[in-house]
Amino acid sequence: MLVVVAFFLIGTASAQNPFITNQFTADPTARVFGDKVYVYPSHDIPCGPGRGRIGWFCMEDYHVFSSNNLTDWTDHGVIVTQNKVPWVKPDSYSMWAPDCIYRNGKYYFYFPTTPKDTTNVKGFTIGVAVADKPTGPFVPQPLPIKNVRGIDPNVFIDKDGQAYLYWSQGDIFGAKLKENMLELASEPKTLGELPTKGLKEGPYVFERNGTYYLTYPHVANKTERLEYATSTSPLGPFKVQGVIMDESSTGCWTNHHSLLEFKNQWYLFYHHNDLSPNFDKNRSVRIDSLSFAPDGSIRKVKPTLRGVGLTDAKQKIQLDRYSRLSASGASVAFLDTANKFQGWKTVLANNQAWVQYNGVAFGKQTLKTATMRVAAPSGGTVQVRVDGATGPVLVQVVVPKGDQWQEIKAPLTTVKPGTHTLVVSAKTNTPVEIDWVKFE
Ligand code: FUB
Repeated sequence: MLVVVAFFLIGTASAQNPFITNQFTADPTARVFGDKVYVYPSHDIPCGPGRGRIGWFCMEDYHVFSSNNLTDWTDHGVIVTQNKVPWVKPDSYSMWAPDCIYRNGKYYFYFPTTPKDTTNVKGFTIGVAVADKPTGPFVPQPLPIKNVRGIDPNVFIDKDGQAYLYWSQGDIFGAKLKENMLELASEPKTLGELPTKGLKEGPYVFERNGTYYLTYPHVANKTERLEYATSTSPLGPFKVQGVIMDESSTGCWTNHHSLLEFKNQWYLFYHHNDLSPNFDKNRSVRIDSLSFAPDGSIRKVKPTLRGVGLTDAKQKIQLDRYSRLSASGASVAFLDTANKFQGWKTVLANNQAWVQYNGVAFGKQTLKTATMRVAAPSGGTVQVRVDGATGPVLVQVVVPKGDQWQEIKAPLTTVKPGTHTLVVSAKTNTPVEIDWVKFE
């Protein structure tokens, strides 16, 4: 048991996208509770015999993750599971996109799934589990919320203290919640002039400077893109304003998101199928920065692999989560195609290839050595420059030929304290594969 607890407490993931890499995660709702960010995602697992429906989503439980810097994440383990909620069909594997909110000393976790009893409800309904802490233990309510059919619950509490529940069922619906956060206080209603063509789901509502924003994934073309609408009231009518994130160029059909302000910066949490490129029902959560124009409109977010935050120079820097890649010769591949959770490597195929990685924090200490995990079947040389392709050379790593991964140490020239951009390039015309680099 001690081993299990220790795993959850130290089970951190990295600063880049996706930011959880030891399991599949989707539909991230991020919340600030106290001085930390908590992410409540869905948890995709592979289907199998007797486990879910082949080719479809398979989701049996929820984990919660926390971070105080958005770069180091702790997995607090399972908080709600399908066979421990009295009203849930225990083999439905349909624990879809959740939300969690704080009110009057309690944390309310909302989750959509399939009930055992389908006399009154066909398909999904929404339940609540309540805890004293953001990481649980969460105690599920004995029955789902009355008068709600659908998926993707989202809760918003307005400045006057009125709470609202939003969800989707073809269209997007909203209703007031009672003070107890467990029952509706008004009839469900649709929210205004949202697009009538193409699926809309995954509502996320927030207020900023007196404007209510309803953000939602919408299939305007082939797959989901993130759009938003605004209103002067939490239940609308909302008017469509624009696109927050375009549909993915690599065809992940769903995208599901939340927006969060943390330490004066706004972020978009969303998902993509990074760890499962051939099956888009096994997804992974990502974060990128988001900003508002002076008129309150949301600027479009371009998805990145680099993600957010600084990377400590002393950590293993995964160059494959790059900021920029040369137009030719550089690529990213899985380290082990049989176990994609091992992550990626950067392949520099020739001496035109380079990879740029922004935001490496060298701090104030003097670092003297680089260690690079590399493989070069014919041998090769790699150079690391700081602050651009023509910046000073920080280190040159000579890789002896060999098929195995090698950890090679090399001395650094001096590097000024502070944050730097690394540009790593191949100096020989032979392929070199890089797993990571770190500085000591
Ligand atoms: O994760 C299952 C479903 O896919 C979610 O509930 C939707 O929002 C979509 O992301």
